Amino acid sequence: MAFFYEEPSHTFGEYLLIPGYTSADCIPEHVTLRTPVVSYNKKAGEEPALSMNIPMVSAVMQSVSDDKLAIALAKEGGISFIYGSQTIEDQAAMVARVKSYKAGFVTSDSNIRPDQTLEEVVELIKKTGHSTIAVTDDGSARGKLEGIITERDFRIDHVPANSKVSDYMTPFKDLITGKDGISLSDANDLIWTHKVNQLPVIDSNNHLVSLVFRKDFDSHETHPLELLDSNHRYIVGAGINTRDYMKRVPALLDAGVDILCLDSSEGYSEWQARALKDIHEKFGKNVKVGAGNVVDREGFMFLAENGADFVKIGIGGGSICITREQKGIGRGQATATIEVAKARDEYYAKTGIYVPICSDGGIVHDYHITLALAMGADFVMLGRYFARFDESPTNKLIINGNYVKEYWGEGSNRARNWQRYDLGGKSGLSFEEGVDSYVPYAGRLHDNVAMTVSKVVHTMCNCGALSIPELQQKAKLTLVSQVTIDEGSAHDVTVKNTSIHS
Ligand code: RVP
Repeated sequence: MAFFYEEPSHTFGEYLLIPGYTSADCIPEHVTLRTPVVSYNKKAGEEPALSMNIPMVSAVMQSVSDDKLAIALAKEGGISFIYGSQTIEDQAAMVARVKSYKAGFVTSDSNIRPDQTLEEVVELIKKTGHSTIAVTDDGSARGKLEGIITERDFRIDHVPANSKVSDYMTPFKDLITGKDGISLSDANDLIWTHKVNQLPVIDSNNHLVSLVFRKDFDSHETHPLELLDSNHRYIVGAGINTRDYMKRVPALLDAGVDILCLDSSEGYSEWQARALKDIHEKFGKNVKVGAGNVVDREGFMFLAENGADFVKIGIGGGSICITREQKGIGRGQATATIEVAKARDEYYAKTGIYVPICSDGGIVHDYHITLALAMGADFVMLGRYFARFDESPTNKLIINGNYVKEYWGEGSNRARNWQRYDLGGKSGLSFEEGVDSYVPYAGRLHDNVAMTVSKVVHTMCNCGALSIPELQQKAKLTLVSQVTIDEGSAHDVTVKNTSIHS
């Protein structure tokens, strides 16, 4: 006979936290959000091989996680999982770009030739948003440096027709340059000594290597939580599937990937067990692989026992996801997280191994992150949240007078990522499990993540917790009625400022 859960499942919006005692010591500056990403023998006093400084990862999605977003998120202390629904070569190239990115050193692939026109410079400035363009002999990223042109070198509103870049640029002979291999602080010293805004770095043949900007050095200095490997390169993850992993994994490892995640809408399957076993056997236990998604104890135990390094929770709760509507499978994200967290603790008590869990999808308000952590998640995965930022890979458009960014599901026709949903066999998938959508544009990742983290940290202080494990121990959560939820927003008044708070 079928098994019935008689109680309805719940999602984050149906819960609130009840404050705990806040001591004088419990202030935001004292809170740490450091959290383990991969399993470790906690009982034996081991340290996890990989931890994050903020409990946020970006979704394995075409419209969310490319190399640009990965770099921006690693700067804040989190990890991006670069999407796997692209060729092995393209995905490995994205990973390689993150790993070769030197904080503060920018490789520009939008350069210009000296014989091109100012009109073309203006077009490039508009397209890239960069106000400084390197001029190379062939216009390529690693061409011979001929000069630098910036929007201060001519009047952008009065561009004389057919004017050549070479007549307006600062020519090579007048440029202050750095030699390839220069340290960031030496580059910064040159920038300050010579009162310039940027420093082109060149090799012994005067070919451009990178640019260092004054503002980027400042930004490097203001990222105390950035997540770096032992070689001072940014940490990055990648999504994989259960079909081509024997080819994809070695390519990603060669590119320098730090962590992998089997990306599937439903992970309680023989395919995932096989993939985990094969990858660990062939490439070694040091290759870390998360698995999922599951929504109950059984699913967690299955993946943990089969060697998953972390387990991802969530079916049907993603903002662009219509799996529940299409297939009738899924579970409220809060209930799923609470049950899987209990299973994680049970597994730890039995084996001494702590397998981190990630609550994936359905985060609408910043406080939902705090709720997910309080319910036992070690970190959360977000799609819609990151899709709204400058750094996400999608177009920024104006719709009905508002700036928006595009955001589409991996199960939508647009993504064509059937591997994530296909159960194998010959049938092939013919229906969508996701939609193509717009999300409100929200600016820079750095500003938004800083605000979100600040809210999480303040709430933790309200709960008397200085760390995520302490929050999980101390949190008091209450289910609330719709009336209580309504009472929580401004009510019975006419709000003057109608801007939306998320
Ligand atoms: P959200 O943050 O609510 O936008 O959810 C993102 C999550 O939704 C992803 O991490 C993934 O688990 C899920 N997803 C991605 N595509 C689709 C789909 O097309 N159904 N769902």
